[in-house]
Amino acid sequence: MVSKPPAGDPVQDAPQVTPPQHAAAGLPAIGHTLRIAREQMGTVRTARTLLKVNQKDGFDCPGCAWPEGDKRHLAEFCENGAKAVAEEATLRRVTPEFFAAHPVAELAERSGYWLGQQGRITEPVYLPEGADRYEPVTWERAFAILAEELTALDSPDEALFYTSGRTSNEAAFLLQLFAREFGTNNLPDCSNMCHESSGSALTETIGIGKGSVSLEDLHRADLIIVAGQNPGTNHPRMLSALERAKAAGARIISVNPLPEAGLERFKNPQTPRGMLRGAALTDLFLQIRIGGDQALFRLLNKLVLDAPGAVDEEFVREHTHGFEEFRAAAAEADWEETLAATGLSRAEIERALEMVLASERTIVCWAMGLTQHKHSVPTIREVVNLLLLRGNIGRPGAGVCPVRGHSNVQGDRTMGIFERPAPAFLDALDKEFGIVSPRHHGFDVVRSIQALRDGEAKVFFAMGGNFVGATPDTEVTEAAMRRARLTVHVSTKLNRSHAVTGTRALILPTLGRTDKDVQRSGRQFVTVEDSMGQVHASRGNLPPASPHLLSEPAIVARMARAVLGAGSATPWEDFEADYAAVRDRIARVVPGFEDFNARLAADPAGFALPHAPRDERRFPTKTGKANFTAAPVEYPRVPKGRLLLQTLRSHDQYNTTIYGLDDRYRGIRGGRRVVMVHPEDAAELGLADGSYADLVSEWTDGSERRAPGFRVVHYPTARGCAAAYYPETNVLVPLESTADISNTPASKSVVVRLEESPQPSA
Ligand SMILES: Nc1nc2c(c(=O)[nH]1)N[C@H]1C(S)=C(S)[C@@H](COP(=O)(O)OP(=O)(O)OC[C@H]3O[C@@H](n4cnc5c(=O)[nH]c(N)nc54)[C@H](O)[C@@H]3O)O[C@H]1N2
Ligand SMILES: Nc1nc2c(c(=O)[nH]1)N[C@H]1C(S)=C(S)[C@@H](COP(=O)(O)OP(=O)(O)OC[C@H]3O[C@@H](n4cnc5c(=O)[nH]c(N)nc54)[C@H](O)[C@@H]3O)O[C@H]1N2
Ligand SMILES: [Mo]
Repeated sequence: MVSKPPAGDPVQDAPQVTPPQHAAAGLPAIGHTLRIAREQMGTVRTARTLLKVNQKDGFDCPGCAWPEGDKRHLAEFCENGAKAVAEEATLRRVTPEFFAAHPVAELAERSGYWLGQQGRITEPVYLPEGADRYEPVTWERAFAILAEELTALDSPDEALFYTSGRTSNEAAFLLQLFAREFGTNNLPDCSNMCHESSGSALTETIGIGKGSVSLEDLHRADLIIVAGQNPGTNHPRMLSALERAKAAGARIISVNPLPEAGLERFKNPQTPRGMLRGAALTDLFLQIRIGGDQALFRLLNKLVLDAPGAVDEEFVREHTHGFEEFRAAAAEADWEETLAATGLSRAEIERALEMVLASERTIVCWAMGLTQHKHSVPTIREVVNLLLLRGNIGRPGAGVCPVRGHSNVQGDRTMGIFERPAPAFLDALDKEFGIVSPRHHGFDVVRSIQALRDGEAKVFFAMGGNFVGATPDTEVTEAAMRRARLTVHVSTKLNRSHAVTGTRALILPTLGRTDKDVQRSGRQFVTVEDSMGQVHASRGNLPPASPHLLSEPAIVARMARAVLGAGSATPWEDFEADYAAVRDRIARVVPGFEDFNARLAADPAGFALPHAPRDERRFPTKTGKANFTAAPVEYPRVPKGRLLLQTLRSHDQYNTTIYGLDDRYRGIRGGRRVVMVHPEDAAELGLADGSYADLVSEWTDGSERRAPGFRVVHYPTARGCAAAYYPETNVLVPLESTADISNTPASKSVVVRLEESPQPSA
């Protein structure tokens, strides 16, 4: 039985709290998955869909970017992947009648959860100037409106083309080609809020902004450090890899302010034994203070330098640059300061050092816990320093492993979705298409919001995602978006960004990963790149959610024809008709994709992109070597009576898509407005468990931002720290609070005070 979407809203947010769990997955996960899947899809469709996830002839899971192993299980998915699939393959529908019944002002009052639960959008709709609700529009008219606004701009740089990381390689390649042919590099993307700090740090130090390990490497490592990542919820299939590594003798250190259930113990749902007993994963848990990682890694580096014979001298001599300067900086590392910055004990750090020294093959994995701080780029560089010292890059079983978020966020960047493209990339593009790409840099996400706010940008186009829901400083961002002349969203489902519009707005509904895509030349597939640089095909198998949907490549191709007209020599119609024609061009423009179509035909499981440091210990940096770096150590200083808040994901959400109101592993159910605080900090602040508080963020310019009515949960987080869910807390993150160099919003370090408030009435 498919259940109806929730009728009332606001959904009552009444959190129930029980102690956090110490193991992830297992039987409860399977029950939970099947319940959510059946509610959205019914029983037959559930079976038909879930069996095709991540199979060689099926579609790529629209969840995370974790790679698929070579031996695929019949059901190669995880609980949260299944939820992502159910969310897209749902039988619920948002029709023109829905838009006629719900004015935009009403949609703006609804929660993101309610909006998402309404189902798949079935037809293009248009909000004319001054109208109070969206009305049906033909595709022809929609593209004519886009052309009207884009061609009326004073400069192409007044347009913004945002991408969220579910977009296929083919659609991404076409979108960046269109933007550049139109004349702008304004290609902000979700990566700007995500792993941009990793890309910045890695490009400078090893010469390529991507991770250097394969799944096979993880299985062979001696030591895996998982820092600032919650794989039990966000990359559940990674737990199988950690389990396998452990079985082969690896040790695991987890560095996190929170004890995350998945890292403690994993009950593998793919094996009968695992389901019942599970495996302990973490050997050493370093419960670090938020933002203390650079200090931790700097001290570890000093201790490695001091340990006799610990440095891989030959590697350092042959392959690196900047060692002496780095050694001098590391010598300054100070125990007392490190203990203050990290909140760890001397014994814990000494234990970590022993494990580092005992390991010949070390991998460091990380995600948003390292990338969303003011000093994220130097923090990740410090991680690289540790690996370089012991020769742990370009050797089997060792390397850097930034674990990506969206399933094709890495591929979109490879395809040229980047506001600061390399000149060599633009040269190749120009040569292939006979165009002249602009060479000046475009706007990233934060800069795009500022441009809208200041009237420098007037048209906003989004290929997926939920821009106003995912970005910081919600009030500032929403006011900025309302200043646009035209806002356009290519979407599968409703979200907040459809309710916060420019003067005119369009919603262009599109096929998702699970939908069958048939074009003039026949059935199509698309390609994606996973977190480890493996490219493979994805082929949807469900009848599309409505006959009126266009695919993402078709939407870009038709937009390009409407906007560029006869002035464009690019064969947009051919690209829409046959995606193989797009891949032939990718093969000629993007290094590593030579013979793209032929290689996919030979093996649908795909191929690995070249990675010079991993494959040949070659480092294409400015110095031609791997670079040691020596930035000053930074960590957040929090005034008395204040806490450092991180904004993170619950178990029942995918970014701004809310699947449900539970965070099972953390013992929180039935509500999302919770703030997790250490019991002793709470006692000092006079906040009982179960009391309510407003979160008030304090920014350096004296401004304050408020998120009202959070239930206080006494929780074993690191001292001085707090945690609450995104996107409810985005309103607290100042637009100007970003990481140095990468400009990523510092969503994991927000200084807040908690003001006791009455329990909100339901
Ligand atoms: N089911 C599901 N899967 C997802 C997503 C989803 O929302 N739902 N989102 C996808 C996306 S786009 C991304 S980017 C990834 C995100 O994957 P994660 O990065 O795992 O996501 P977060 O929930 O932001 O968790 C951040 C983790 O870092 C820790 N942390 C916070 N601050 C610090 C710090 O200063 N130091 C250290 N060492 N740790 C810290 C937090 O306690 C938490 O465990 O997941 C992807 N996969
Ligand atoms: N405070 C705070 N803010 C954060 C973060 C944080 O940790 N804390 N994390 C940041 C991170 S890591 C990221 S990646 C961003 C995420 O930012 P986004 O990628 O912009 O946000 P999502 O919530 O993933 O986008 C969901 C929407 O995508 C659309 N969609 C889904 N599938 C498809 C598809 O196949 N095609 C198209 N065209 N549309 C589709 C649906 O309409 C859905 O509502 O948020 C960032 N914001
Ligand atoms: Mo992300």
